[in-house]
Amino acid sequence: MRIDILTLFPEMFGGVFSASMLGRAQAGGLVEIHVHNIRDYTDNKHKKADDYPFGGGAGLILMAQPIFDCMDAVLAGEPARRILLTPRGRTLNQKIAKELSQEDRLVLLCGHYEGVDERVMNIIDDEISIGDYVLTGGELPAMVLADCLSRLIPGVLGSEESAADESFSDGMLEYPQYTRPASFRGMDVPEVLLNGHHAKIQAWRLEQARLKTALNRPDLLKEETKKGEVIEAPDDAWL
Ligand code: 4G0
Repeated sequence: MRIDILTLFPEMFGGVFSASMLGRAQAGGLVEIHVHNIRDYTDNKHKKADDYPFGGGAGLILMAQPIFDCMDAVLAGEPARRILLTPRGRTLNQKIAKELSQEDRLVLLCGHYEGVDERVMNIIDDEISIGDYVLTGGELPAMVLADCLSRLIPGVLGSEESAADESFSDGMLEYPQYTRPASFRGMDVPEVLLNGHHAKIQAWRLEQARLKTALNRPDLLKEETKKGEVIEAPDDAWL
């Protein structure tokens, strides 16, 4: 997958994309990320990329011209799914991430200030939000989306393994995990995990996943599951 990012703050992306799993995915040649400065495409001598809203109101609006020209240059006539990161988008979840991870090419447009000139919507295919809150720009959401997609791309280290593991807990939150030592500062790893009895470990993990989910995300559980009998994921399970 190739991901192009259009932003007024390209310097924000350096560290995140070289370190971490995204770095490894890129090194492995399975993900290719290119960051572009929208300001390089302004056609005025002051390199101004934003302006006041027609009709009045607070804040600045990202201008259409540099975005259109940046998009044209980056696409170079090739097709791509063009995504605007905005609090007005549909909220990112694992289902949307899996869908987007199938794409060959994405362009992520990072909005800023109070938003972007509405005419930009003519060159946008999809609006994505990472949650119901407002940030100063779409850069962090673009990093979140790129990270989320990269770990789902077939061949990226561990992608098949984690996909298989996610289906185990089946729409519930993850069960508790431990690593060595078996005793740390008086806190002991649950006995069941140490004795190697596979079926008992499975049953314990399922119970723990249900407890954690009931406590933190009761909305993920079916009514029957809350009452404690049926262990089944809802139809719109997110894992
Ligand atoms: C476009 C995304 C971009 C429009 C971007 C703001 C939060 C998210 C921005 C606006 C963002 C998110 C209309 C305020 C930049 N904040 N939740 N800020 N408006 O994904």
